[in-house]
Amino acid sequence: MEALSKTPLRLHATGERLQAQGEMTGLFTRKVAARALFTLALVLIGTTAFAALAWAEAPWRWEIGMQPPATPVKDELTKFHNELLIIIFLITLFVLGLLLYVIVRFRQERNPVPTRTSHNTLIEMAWTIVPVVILVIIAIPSFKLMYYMDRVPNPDMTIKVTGHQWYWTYEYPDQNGLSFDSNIIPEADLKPDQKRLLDVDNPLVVPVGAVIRVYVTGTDVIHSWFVPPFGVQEYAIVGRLNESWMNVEHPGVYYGQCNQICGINHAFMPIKIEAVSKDDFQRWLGEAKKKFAHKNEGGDAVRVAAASPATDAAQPAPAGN
Ligand SMILES: [Cu+2]
Repeated sequence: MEALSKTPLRLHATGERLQAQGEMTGLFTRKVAARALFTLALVLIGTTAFAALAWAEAPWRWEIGMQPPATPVKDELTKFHNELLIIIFLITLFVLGLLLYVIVRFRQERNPVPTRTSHNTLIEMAWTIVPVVILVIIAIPSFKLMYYMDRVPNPDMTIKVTGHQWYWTYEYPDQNGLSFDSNIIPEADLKPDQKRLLDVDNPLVVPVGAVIRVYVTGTDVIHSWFVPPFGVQEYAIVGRLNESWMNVEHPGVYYGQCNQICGINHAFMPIKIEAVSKDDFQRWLGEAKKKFAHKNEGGDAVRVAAASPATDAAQPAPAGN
């Protein structure tokens, strides 16, 4: 890939030498070849990126850009991100062009006596108004998207996420308060198919194709429930109930992490979500209600007391991190 992407540049340079010698035919063919190679390189990069998109639901090595979207919100976020990239690219190109023009046109050799002009009303107005217009153009889709993310459209179910130092508690208020803790699997206990720093003992399980309202809160310090493929990032703040939503479009396993520095084990409270079909979800609900039944008897105090020892045991040792 690297060799390919360098080739067009080398050919292009050769092309310019030829042009200087006036060999227009050679230049033409070389330029065409360079362009073809360049296109091929782009296609290869694109295909590789797309292939990477197709399988990855977690961060992957040499990742560039965003994780593939799994919800309509993330879809919109990715589109908006790409639109911004085009705008940024054009602005950068324009500024680069201006710089090059100034460097060449007004170099000492060519412009030995510089003008003493210090004001130009028209240009000054333009460089104030044009950026404002660009910002407004960006603001319109940005606000639209913000409100789209903010308003939960007719939720089918609710999930409550509570951040603790340093694990998450997931609650299904519609399911008689089904609730459980989700702790990281320490590195020493990882099975071969489990991801380091991302896998947990009890993942959050959600049905696909359902609008899920997510409440996020905390019990000690500020955490943040961040799931990149869903475009969900919500602060977990003590005494506050923040709201977000997701509608997972295809089954799979998705990962996220706390992304608000919350203490020594901040890096060890990952988020794992399994999105399953509605039937599988019902099946899982039945099992989960039995599995976590002991926690759901009594009030919160009993639940917290019951959860604490297990939680402490599952914490990775902070030493060496
Ligand atoms: Cu944290």
